Amino acid sequence: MSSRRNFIKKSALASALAVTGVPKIANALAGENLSEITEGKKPVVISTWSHGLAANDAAWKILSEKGTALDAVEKGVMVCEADFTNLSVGLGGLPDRDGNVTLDACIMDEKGRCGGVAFLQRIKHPVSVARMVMEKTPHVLLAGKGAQKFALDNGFKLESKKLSPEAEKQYKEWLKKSEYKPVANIENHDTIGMVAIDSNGNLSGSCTTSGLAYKMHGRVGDSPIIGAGMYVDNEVGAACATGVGETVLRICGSYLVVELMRHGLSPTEACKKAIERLVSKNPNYKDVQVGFLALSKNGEHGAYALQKGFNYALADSTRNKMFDSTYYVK
Ligand code: SD4
Repeated sequence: MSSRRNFIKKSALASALAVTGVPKIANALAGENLSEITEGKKPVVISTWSHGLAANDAAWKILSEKGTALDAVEKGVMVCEADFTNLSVGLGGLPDRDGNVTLDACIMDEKGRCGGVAFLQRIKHPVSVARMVMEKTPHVLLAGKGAQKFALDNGFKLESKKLSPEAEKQYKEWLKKSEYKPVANIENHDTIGMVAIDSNGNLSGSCTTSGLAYKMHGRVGDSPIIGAGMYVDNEVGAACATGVGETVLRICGSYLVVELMRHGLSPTEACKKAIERLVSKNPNYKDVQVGFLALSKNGEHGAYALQKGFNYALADSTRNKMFDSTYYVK
């Protein structure tokens, strides 16, 4: 896009934001050196952290055969859920402080249909249960025993409670001090969030996690909550989040990213503004990590994190590759 078009777009955005009562954002944009917005490729899929590479491979297989973004984001993250050595997604994840692995997941498609499961135990593929909540029930979110019963009633198998060998080892070590203190980038969690656009130009997203390690029993994070851990608006774009869920919940993070794109921000600009909002609402922001990923309706992608260290995988027709996100705390 030419810089003149960018300028016009940003001026229009600044006045739109000013009249809708958000002058602070408009002022923050003025004079900032924002990168050129380029048309993206379609299809494309992006996902959080390095386990995103394997997830993208599965998603890309579907997208490259003209499958739907919805199938791609489900099948993609299932790769991580099935990996028992993954300490932050699926049943191999680190447990809560009482030794239980409890899982959160959600999914959303281009029609605005969505489903989620929270505090789900002993089920291998929470994202597929979330999809079933979306497709087979009048509800959006099922939790705990009810979510598990729904899964079992629909053909999912009850898996063992046993922790993976590595999770058990780390949990035993943690029990020595039993101290709950997430530290940025070594918080023992790496949710997978994935957003994709298919060859028909439709967007979908998914998010699945075992949540923060050593959380209180019953704690639910941002990941199963539509608008917090992930959000899709097929007219605008899609976004997902990773990091300390409490901070993301406070700002409806993924919804905010999509709304900022609706007002004309590029995916990276939108993720950056959302991180700035998060900073303003979370005094503890220096101690934690959060990263947002976003994809626009025309296939541009972007990311922004609180701290150094957040990375993501992008797959399109030419590559499946890791990128480092830019970040706030310098
Ligand atoms: C949570 N957001 O449960 C998740 C954890 C996470 O990367 O994203 N880890 O708060």
